[in-house]
Amino acid sequence: MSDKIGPSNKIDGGEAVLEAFRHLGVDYILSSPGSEWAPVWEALARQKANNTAGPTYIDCWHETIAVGMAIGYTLATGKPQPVLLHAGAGLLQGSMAVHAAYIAQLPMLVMSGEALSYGENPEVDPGSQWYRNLSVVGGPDGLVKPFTKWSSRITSSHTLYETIVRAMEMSARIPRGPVFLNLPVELMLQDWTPPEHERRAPAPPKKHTPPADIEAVAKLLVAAENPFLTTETAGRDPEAFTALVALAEQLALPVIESRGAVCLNFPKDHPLYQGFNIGPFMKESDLALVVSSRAPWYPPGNRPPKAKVVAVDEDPLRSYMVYQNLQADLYLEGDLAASLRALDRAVQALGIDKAKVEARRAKYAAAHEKAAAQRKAAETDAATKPGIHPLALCAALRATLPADAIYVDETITHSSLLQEYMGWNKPHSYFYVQGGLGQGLGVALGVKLANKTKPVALMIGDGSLLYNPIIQGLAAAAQNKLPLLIVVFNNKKYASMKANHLRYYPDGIAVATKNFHGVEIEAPDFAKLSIHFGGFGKTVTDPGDLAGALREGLATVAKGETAIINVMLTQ
Ligand SMILES: Cc1ncc(C[n+]2csc(CCOP(=O)(O)OP(=O)(O)O)c2C)c(N)n1
Ligand SMILES: [Mg+2]
Repeated sequence: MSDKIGPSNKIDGGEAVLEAFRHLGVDYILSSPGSEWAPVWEALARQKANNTAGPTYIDCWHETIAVGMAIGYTLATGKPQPVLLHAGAGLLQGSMAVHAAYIAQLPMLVMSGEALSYGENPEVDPGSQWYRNLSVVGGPDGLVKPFTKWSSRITSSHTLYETIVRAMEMSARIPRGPVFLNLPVELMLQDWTPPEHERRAPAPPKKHTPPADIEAVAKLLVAAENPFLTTETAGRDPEAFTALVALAEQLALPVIESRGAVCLNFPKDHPLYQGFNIGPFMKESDLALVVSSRAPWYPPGNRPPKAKVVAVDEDPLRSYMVYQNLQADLYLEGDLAASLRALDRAVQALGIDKAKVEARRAKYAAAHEKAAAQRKAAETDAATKPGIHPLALCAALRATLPADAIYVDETITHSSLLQEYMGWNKPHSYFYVQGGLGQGLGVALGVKLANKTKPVALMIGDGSLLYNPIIQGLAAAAQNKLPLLIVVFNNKKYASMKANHLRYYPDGIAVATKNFHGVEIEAPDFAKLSIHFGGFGKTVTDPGDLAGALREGLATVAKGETAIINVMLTQ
């Protein structure tokens, strides 16, 4: 705890907030300012003056950047961070990203204030803004209830510290998710007595799947003739990624990623990796191992007809989903890496039919090679087309960016190409931005905050970029020395909107009269945005210039500045 110094240094609720963060071991406080946070700013000034170890505070000019940075940092490290927003207004501004954290099942503590006394207490004046503008009937905690794991309020200075600690501990429990606390400014202004016993919050305990359940599924795996494994988010945890590879290898299980994959789940160059098309596996399979997947197939009821479906997950029935139809016949519910390792051991103990498994391995290795040859042919074909085809951009990225680069993806129609063609192999090398558009910059900055020595590339659609707080994101990059390589996949349109229009009205009047709405984008030159913050910007229209522009961008990032490579694509 910070020692007392200076004239106005009573220990108050602001110190309690910071002390809780210190005891929780958080690295950063992400914030977009609001007047209720003056007590925390006082405590931060005291922390600095007294040279006390504690979290670093990062001010953002927009709530989506603050929450997005917390998302990116937690995706990359697994460690939840607190986010301080302003009253109901700032919370509403940041709430799209809070919802995104909820559906991504990411732990996070979001807080914003509310007043209690509205100027009627002669001893404390919270400021007239709370009376006139800021109050929300029912409190800001009501605003985010539907998309937080737990949303509540702090009721006294006596319960302030423990409520924060408990809230953060709760957010990190399965199912993980953001929690919200409404913290009235008056409580932070009151004196606070630190707890007598200083407690460092321990990591949440892992819950394990019962051994009998593991044993039963191991028997099914050994006996199966045509098993397959599908996953969507196993790679979130690098330990689960490694365990998944080992299990797949032992049994020669073909691995198919879900179309909704949001991270890298399996090495793309592995012979057992079978891409994204689950179709060929559905009809004849006798066992489907659905590993950390909210939606393994679509339409949801379209289960593999002859297969037993085993869901392996920490939280298979994702309560954040309005509808789900996993069709599971069995569940292995517990820490994912531990379940996969236990399955691997149980299979080993039972013993496998070597001839059967090796035949399977050869079959899927051949299929893997065939798919690789098809991708190569598609790339060669794309290179002969005029202009820059998206596959030419994938090839240039692959050839130019170093092996340790991390990719954050806020593209839409190009995302499936990136996931198929980039050839990523290491866990945590790829993160897809979940939820509404506009978070890519914040998430990429958070990933960079956690990986300062590695290049972080934000791949982003032209339409998606326009949903971001662009100036505020570029400023956060410059001010916090978090340079990004921003690659704009610019097709001058919301291509996905047109695709959806065509799905509903393939022979409609919009097609006949070539009159589409919600499709064309006449954006300013994105490359010029960099002039405000230094760095480098280039618009590329010629495929021959791509590699050079990306290299120049990387050199700029290595110097500590952000580069924007605006790539004009043919589709
Ligand atoms: C906040 C928010 N508003 C609107 C949408 C609807 N939406 C989904 S994709 C998309 C277009 C994205 O355009 P772009 O990034 O250029 O990708 P493209 O469709 O061209 O591949 C829109 C508007 C959304 N997902 N989130
Ligand atoms: Mg576009």
